[in-house]
Amino acid sequence: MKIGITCYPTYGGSGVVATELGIELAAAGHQVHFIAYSQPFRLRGREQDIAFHEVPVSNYPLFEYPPYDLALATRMAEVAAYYELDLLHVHYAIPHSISAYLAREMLVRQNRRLPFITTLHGTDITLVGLDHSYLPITRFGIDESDGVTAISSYLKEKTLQEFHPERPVEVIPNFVNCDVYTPLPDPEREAGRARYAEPGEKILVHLSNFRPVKRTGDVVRIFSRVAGELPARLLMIGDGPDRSSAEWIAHRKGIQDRVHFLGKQSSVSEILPLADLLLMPSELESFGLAALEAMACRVPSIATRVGGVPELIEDQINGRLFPVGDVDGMAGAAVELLRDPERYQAMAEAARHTAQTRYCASKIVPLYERFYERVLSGSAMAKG
Ligand code: GMT
Repeated sequence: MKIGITCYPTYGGSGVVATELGIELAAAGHQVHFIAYSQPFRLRGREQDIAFHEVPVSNYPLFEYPPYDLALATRMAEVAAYYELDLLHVHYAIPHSISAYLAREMLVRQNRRLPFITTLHGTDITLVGLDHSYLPITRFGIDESDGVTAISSYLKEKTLQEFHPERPVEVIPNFVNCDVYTPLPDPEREAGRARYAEPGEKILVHLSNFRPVKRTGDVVRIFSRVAGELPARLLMIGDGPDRSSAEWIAHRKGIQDRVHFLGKQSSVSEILPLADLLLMPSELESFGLAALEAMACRVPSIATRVGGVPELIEDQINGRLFPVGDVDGMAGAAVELLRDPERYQAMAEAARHTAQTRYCASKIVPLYERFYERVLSGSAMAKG
């Protein structure tokens, strides 16, 4: 198939999923074309056989807000016509589904068919879509899509409850390439850990876009309590609006030398396996991709029982779950686990097992391929 993919190319879970999907689809022999305002960050160095088409956005003085959605629709229609795309797959409803709708309608005039699929990732429904000004257009984008998927059962239910869409929503969960995200052999792991920690120190990690929903302040507070009990370091991967307040909390607590802010990293698969635990105390996660990537590397998570997270993490089996804001509970659980090697090993093994048996790319990507075929054949996608 010839597939166009649009996503937010900068840092964020939906862009990561879209990029990893494009890489897997290309490896399976499909022709993949990314259409976005910049090259998706995880594509760098892995772009073999994948085309990238930048969306140029002109900025005339008249435009206080450059019309990216229109520039994107134009580029989608051009790329679809020049490369004879079979379909478009857009990640994150707003504005991508609306641009895809415009591109599809533009192509009708050239007697070309360009069905599009929208994958909902979370904040497009839970935050953006429920902002009153965006709600009607998000619903329109969903209903006009030729196929709609959501990355967890939680998100599907939330979409049905809040939007009452006419279009059926199919759950295709997020995935991880278990060969890329994999535990490191001991000597390599020890050498990697030595870059951040002294021998005998535990390593905790957090990976996000540092938006308020991630509660990065809680990450530092949890770590501060853990570091009070045992020798440990915290790796903070990513960047975003709450980074400076997280840094401030680390300084205020006097643990700044133990907290390493690594900024945005394009190869997190090289860092995650160095850690002992991942902290994900988010206010909300429709899925929690960072936890899945860590689990594939045999790193269990201490997380919050929110959104789609309990579909991925089973408390006491492959990780730990707590109410939002329960800093003491999460810190206590981390210390308990790190002091109990037998229990820790069992949980780390269970985490990897969950990733391998339920969320491996080899299991999930074929679900997308079958979904594409169904959309192309026009079956099973009828509006309700
Ligand atoms: O979490 C974010 O702020 C980014 C957002 C995105 O769309 O880029 O993430 C959402 O999609 C990820 C990939 O499907 C999910 O793993 C995250 O749970 C989801 N975030 C939220 O629901 C807050």
